[in-house]
Amino acid sequence: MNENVRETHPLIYCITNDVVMNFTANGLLAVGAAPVMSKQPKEAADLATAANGLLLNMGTLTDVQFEAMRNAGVSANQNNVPIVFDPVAVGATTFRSQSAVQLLEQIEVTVVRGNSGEIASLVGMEANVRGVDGSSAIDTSAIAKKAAKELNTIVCVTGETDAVSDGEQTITITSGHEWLTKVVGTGCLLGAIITAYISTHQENTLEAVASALVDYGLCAEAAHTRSEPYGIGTFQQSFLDELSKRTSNTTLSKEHFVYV
Ligand code: ATP
Ligand code: TZP
Ligand code: MG
Ligand code: MG
Repeated sequence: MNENVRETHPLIYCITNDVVMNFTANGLLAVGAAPVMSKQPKEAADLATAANGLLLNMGTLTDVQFEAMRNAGVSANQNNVPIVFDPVAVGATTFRSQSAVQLLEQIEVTVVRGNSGEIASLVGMEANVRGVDGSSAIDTSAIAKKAAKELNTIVCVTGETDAVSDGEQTITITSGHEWLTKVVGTGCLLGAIITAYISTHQENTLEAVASALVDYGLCAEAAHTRSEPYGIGTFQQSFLDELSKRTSNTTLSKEHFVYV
């Protein structure tokens, strides 16, 4: 799976937040993809046409950026370019909740990715969202399944156990490390890497997302082992190192899938 990304270097157009732009671009390069970041509405349609995948991340959303997302999304839909939508902090403010709903009405996204609080709040389930941190008492697979049915798309919910569902089939993934929550932007980078994986494996998007989650989690585990004596700063660097070294394919990743 990852080999597909390394062999084809998909161009991933990211409209993402100001906090994570550099980390996201480096993470995409590490897995073999080609990142391009822009929030200019006037070039959004052109960039989306040229891209192999589009990431829309609401982290530091402005009105101008919303316009860029809509222009890019419409163009991606017309050109069959897969879209991953990360509704960062949806539920924390009315602006974010309204923006997410509007975007989902106006464009067709391939995958929605968020933490349990964000996705639960997006579909009216019990949720806590405090800034960019979200949680829910409901388990990730139940949230993913309900959200996938309601939004009529594939939904990925991350946390200690990650889950991805198309509403019929649901896969859970337990690879990962708690230190991922101590480095800003790991959720955002994951959305970008999912975009790269699905852009090179369009025949089975559900398994492509699950493979990305498995690989990402295994890289975090290896990075933790190497950096544990030093701390979080070294972990962030080690994590990029692991992303750059990992090679995998769907069959390998599948050993870590659990269909529930
Ligand atoms: P961030 O916390 O950076 O804002 P996010 O909230 O958008 O990100 P998370 O749910 O934290 O997204 O997921 C980011 C990554 O961290 C995922 O790969 C997920 O599997 C992993 N992760 C989150 N919580 C835990 C945990 N308690 N144990 C292990 N891995 C975790
Ligand atoms: N504030 C607005 S966007 C952002 C912060 C801290 C980054 C959030 O990144 P992630 O991956 O959701 O933690
Ligand atoms: Mg988190
Ligand atoms: Mg997030």
